[in-house]
Amino acid sequence: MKIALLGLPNSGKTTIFNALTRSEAEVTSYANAKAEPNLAVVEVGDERVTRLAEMYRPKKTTYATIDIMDFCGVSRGAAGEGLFPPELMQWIRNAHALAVVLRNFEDDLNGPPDPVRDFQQIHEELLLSDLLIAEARLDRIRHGYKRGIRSNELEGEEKALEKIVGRLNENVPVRGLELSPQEEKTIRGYRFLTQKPLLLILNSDEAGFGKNEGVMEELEKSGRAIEFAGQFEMELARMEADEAALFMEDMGIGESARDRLTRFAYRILGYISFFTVGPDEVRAWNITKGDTAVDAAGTIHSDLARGFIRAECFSYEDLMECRSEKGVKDKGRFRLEGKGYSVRDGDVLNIRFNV
Ligand SMILES: Nc1nc2c(ncn2[C@@H]2O[C@H](COP(=O)(O)OP(=O)(O)OP(=O)(O)O)[C@@H](O)[C@H]2O)c(=O)[nH]1
Ligand SMILES: [Mg+2]
Repeated sequence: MKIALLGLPNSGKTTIFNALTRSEAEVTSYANAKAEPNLAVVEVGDERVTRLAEMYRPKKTTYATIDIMDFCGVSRGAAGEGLFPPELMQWIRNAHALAVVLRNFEDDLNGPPDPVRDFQQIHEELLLSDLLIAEARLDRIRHGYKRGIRSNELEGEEKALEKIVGRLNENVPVRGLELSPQEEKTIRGYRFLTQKPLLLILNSDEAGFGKNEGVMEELEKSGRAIEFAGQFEMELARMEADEAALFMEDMGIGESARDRLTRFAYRILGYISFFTVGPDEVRAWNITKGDTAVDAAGTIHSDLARGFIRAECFSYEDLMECRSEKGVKDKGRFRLEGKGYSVRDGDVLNIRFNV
């Protein structure tokens, strides 16, 4: 799962990136154009993995991960390009979700914060970007008609695109449209930005953190919002754990920025975790709610999906309650599940397969 951090210049994207990833990417107050994003892999904080590792004492413990991309120095409307210069577009289109960072601190260059206005500007850029793509494709389809290139597929695609263009012109993101599975399929390749799940990150200064209910409420009308104190949390990420804990308590921050963002992203993207356990490795994997045992097997390795026989399964809760795998079996909580089993968050799976 890849999340792209977007936002106006100096909104604190890199600061938040550093807080999330404990990286030391350069934080500047000047737009500094660079064609490639900062990339980092962030572990999904999950106490259950820690507990499982305590129980199995594996050689290796692996948390589920999320990839974070930070785009730097995208200047506002540079050379009429809008917020997203073409060389960054391919990265952004490849993201599974977009996180928009909104400045909520005083800044010498841009004055007092107005996160709702800033979001509106980004929202419009995203809509515009999708509109240009949809219209260009429509033009090509119609141009083809004139030259006698016509098919049911093309007509289906034309209909879907017309619907999308109409709604984009009314400020409705693609994600807000009711599309049939067929329409969904014909437009998938365009990876429309407004079709991706959207997370809003209000980046507040230390003094104002936690006192922005009005702004949060306003932002929630457009997407799911979370508040960070970016600069403060970047400093926290550099401290020793016990020192950081004291500061967090002072600020009323319950969990690290990383833990809050990964949990938030999980919830919004409908992700769940299952676990594999053993003496070699305890590991968390992410899949989407509704995925089957075969999907889970395929996440581990395509061979496991191809040769899937069954899944041996029990829940994390049952394991903790019964204190051991043997206890789980004794209590009759150990299950054998088939291909179509819909995996639940916290399942511990062992895939039986044959290739
Ligand atoms: N007071 C305050 N300042 C912040 C906060 N987050 C970032 N800043 C400051 O804002 C400036 C820009 O921060 P960056 O993280 O570089 O912002 P950016 O969005 O990555 O900027 P570009 O990559 O240039 O678009 C820096 O001087 C930061 O120290 C915050 O939460 N509070
Ligand atoms: Mg930056």
